[in-house]
Amino acid sequence: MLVLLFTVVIAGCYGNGVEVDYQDPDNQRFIYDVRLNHEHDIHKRSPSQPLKIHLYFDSSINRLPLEHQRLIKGKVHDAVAFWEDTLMVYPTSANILLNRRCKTDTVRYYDGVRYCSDGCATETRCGDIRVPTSHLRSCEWYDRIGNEYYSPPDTMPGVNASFILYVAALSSDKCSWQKTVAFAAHCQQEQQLDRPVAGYFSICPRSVSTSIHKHEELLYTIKHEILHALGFTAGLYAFYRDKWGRPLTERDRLTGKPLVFDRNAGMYMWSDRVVKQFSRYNWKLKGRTIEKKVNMIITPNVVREVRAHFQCDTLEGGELEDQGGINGTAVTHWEKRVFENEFMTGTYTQNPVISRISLALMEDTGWYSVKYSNAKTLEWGKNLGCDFATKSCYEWMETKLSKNEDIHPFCIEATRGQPVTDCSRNRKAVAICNLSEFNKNLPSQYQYFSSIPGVPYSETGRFGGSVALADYCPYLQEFVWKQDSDFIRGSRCALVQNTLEPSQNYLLEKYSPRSKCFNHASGWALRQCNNIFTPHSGSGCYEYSCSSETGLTIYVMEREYRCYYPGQMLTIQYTDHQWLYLGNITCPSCVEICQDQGVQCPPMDRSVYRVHQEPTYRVPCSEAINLSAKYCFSLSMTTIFICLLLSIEKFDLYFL
Ligand SMILES: *[C@@H]1O[C@H](CO)[C@@H](O)[C@H](O)[C@H]1NC(C)=O
Ligand SMILES: *[C@@H]1O[C@H](CO)[C@@H](O)[C@H](O)[C@H]1NC(C)=O
Ligand SMILES: CC(=O)N[C@H]1CO[C@H](CO)[C@@H](O)[C@@H]1O
Ligand SMILES: [Zn+2]
Repeated sequence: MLVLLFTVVIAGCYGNGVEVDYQDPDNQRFIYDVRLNHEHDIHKRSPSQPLKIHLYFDSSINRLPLEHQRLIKGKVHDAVAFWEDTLMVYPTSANILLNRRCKTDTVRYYDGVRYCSDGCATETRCGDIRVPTSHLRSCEWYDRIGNEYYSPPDTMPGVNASFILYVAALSSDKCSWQKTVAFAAHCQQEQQLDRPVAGYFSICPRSVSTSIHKHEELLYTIKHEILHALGFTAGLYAFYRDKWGRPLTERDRLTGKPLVFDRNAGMYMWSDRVVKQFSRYNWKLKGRTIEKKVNMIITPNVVREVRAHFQCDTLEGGELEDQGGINGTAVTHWEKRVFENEFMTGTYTQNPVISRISLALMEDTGWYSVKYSNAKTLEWGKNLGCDFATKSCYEWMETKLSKNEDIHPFCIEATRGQPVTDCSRNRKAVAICNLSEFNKNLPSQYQYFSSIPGVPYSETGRFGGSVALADYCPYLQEFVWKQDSDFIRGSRCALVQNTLEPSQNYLLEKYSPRSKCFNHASGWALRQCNNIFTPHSGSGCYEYSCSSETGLTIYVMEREYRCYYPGQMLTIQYTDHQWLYLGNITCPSCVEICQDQGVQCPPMDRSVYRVHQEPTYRVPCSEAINLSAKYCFSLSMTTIFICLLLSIEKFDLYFL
């Protein structure tokens, strides 16, 4: 019976009779050497077969509320469809059968086939998820006593795909750590090129929100996590290959694994042909200069893309995150200060963009070819040059300020009390400078301010941008309004769902695809009887139009306000019979707003400017004051999502 069922392997396809023992350094968290039937001689081919991801939903998903299940499954399918359309792999002709976990950590190779030295474990997991037997190869094992190799024929169908993604909703202890929302990793790699062929994605059950304002965040979180499992992770850097399939990190001649395993980090160490450390000797801080070490991805496609993005021909590579710990955030993400809203930075902040730079990294794994047309433009840092990409934000801001230039993308408006909003640089959203006050001094290498209006010198060390991973550099962020911990609206102008109730629309805003963010010239006020209410202000979303005859026109409550020159102040008066609204908007230049729509702006001539005659309204005085809303103000940012709140509890309501 035994002999019939178990065939003894005599020779493999690249057999030379070599027998090697391999001691798994990591308790088989990763399982190697999955045999794929690659079409012959992959080195002569290119990754030309669209990536096909097989989804397997763990039973933990079915324990979520139905609405959450539907949402997550829908977004996982969308994210998978995106990567299937974007990445291609070397063609394979047979189904994937994953390797089994071994009973002990000793694996023996014979003719390149992996045998468990003491038999196979009863179950195999990918992360915490149990792999169904139908995905597994039969147990290939080595009998030490009888010195025999057993390789029973496979009875399971396996999976017709190039990657298996196990999806779960497990509340593991990772979920409580830094309010993580989701996590992912690869778990098995194939034998010929080490490409990951299986991985998992797990969402923390408590972090699921069905609020429509969180849908984009959820989708990008899933896309982000899947990319970790497909290759963008420090644990796989040591396995990257050049475009000819040659390892970029030296391998052990016998086991084929990278030479050095770092037990503290729990991963194989990469060579400096993948990630290289550079010194920034003149890293300027408030009152001193230090040496800062940066780790950079220096593979060819990444280098080409970052140089083109920043317009810096000497940039060494793509800078990696240095905060957050090596098996969490550091090294496995792009540096937040340099790449802010690129979706492979370590926290979600706003408006995620999948840029050519992350796709270039996938190409540089040696496992994929990529469809660059699926990338979107990253505006952060674009064309800002070597100074932006290689110097501290302190030096960037200081240099710009001394030349009286715009310090974007950073900002220095600190708010104590009522926040003043601004517009994001592309005017697509209302934004706020995230410079905030911490309850103690920041680490000295992140202290940038020696004077802040209204703040005594001894307290300036407590001020910094709210995003730690961005080195506490302050910058403008989109944000989310909250009411009683529910997300009620975002700040992006084009989204109709951000529209306010008329009774709460203190700034007479309109959210629509025809809207952009415009700055206010000064504070707004609402008057009723003897009361004045001053809402937070600074900027708002308003509809506008462009024409080559009349230039830029802004609309407030359907009324037209024409901009004759940049800097002109539009005076707004409006009444809804409960309140008299008094406000103002500053005109940007017509060219800034209208040129990219192909509109030739008329010359701006102050002499043609006529004062817009506003109707005169009486201050209404009838009903009781009705200020219903109590908003919280939150910028959404996380390791994957932490929401810090600033409540605007104190409506400034004055009685005359
Ligand atoms: C896998 O599926 C594709 C179609 O999606 C089919 O052409 C191919 O023959 C299948 N491969 C195997 C090994 O069944
Ligand atoms: C890294 O992960 C290992 C095990 O996975 C854990 O024991 C260790 O504490 C982690 N180290 C850090 C710095 O997070
Ligand atoms: C994460 C976050 O919300 N951070 C801060 C950003 O900046 C404002 C002030 O402008 C703070 O109040 C926020 O707390
Ligand atoms: Zn990540």
